[in-house]
Amino acid sequence: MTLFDTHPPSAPVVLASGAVWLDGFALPVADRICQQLSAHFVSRPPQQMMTPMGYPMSVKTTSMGDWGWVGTTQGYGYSAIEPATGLAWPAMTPDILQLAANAAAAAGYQAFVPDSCLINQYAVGTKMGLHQDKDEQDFSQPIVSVSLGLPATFLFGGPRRSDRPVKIPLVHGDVVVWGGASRRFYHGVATIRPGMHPLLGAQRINLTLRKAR
Ligand code: MD3
Ligand code: FE
Repeated sequence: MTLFDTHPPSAPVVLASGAVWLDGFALPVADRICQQLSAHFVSRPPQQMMTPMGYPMSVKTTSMGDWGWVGTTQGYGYSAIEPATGLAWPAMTPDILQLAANAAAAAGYQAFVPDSCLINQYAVGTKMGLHQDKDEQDFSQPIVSVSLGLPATFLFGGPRRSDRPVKIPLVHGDVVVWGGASRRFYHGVATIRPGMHPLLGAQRINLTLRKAR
């Protein structure tokens, strides 16, 4: 089942307890943020992180902020240093910080100040398997995600891996705030289908804004 594929929502949609879909919320600042991401990629190109099993992830990632999410064969977690360069991550841009705070507030979470912006770059044919986000310290903090570029089918499960995921069609400019009970739910991204986005070309970029520490 695909929710809302014929009638996209225009007001906040509650997907589950604490999870709020803000259709097109990032559109007013999307052009500027895409420019800022291109500039970031020059010095910090997205990299394939490793799984603990020793396989590279298909999605490429880079980060902004005090903490960047990294995957190595030693495990997953947050690091103040980018493994590939040995350098601290660049600061989040004011536009990205403001968007995250505004989206969280619109979903009912006041004064959200993320310290980590994970930037996931999906080429056509890549995906992210079902998982939980559990590398953060305070699960009472929401997560804000911003979709840019090619559309994606987001897979939103429940508190158990065996819970059958609902498919949510996320497009350029959509923002979802994941708080409350949904913060611990399994989720993933289905294989990105071929396409061409006018601003970003044949890719999807997702920003995941979190309070890591
Ligand atoms: C639902 N990224 O990096 S962001 C990840 O589109 C990740 O790149 C996906 O999952 C992406 O960990 C999804 C949306 C998201 C993030 C965290 C969640 C959804 C979530 C935590 C709990 C429930
Ligand atoms: Fe996740």
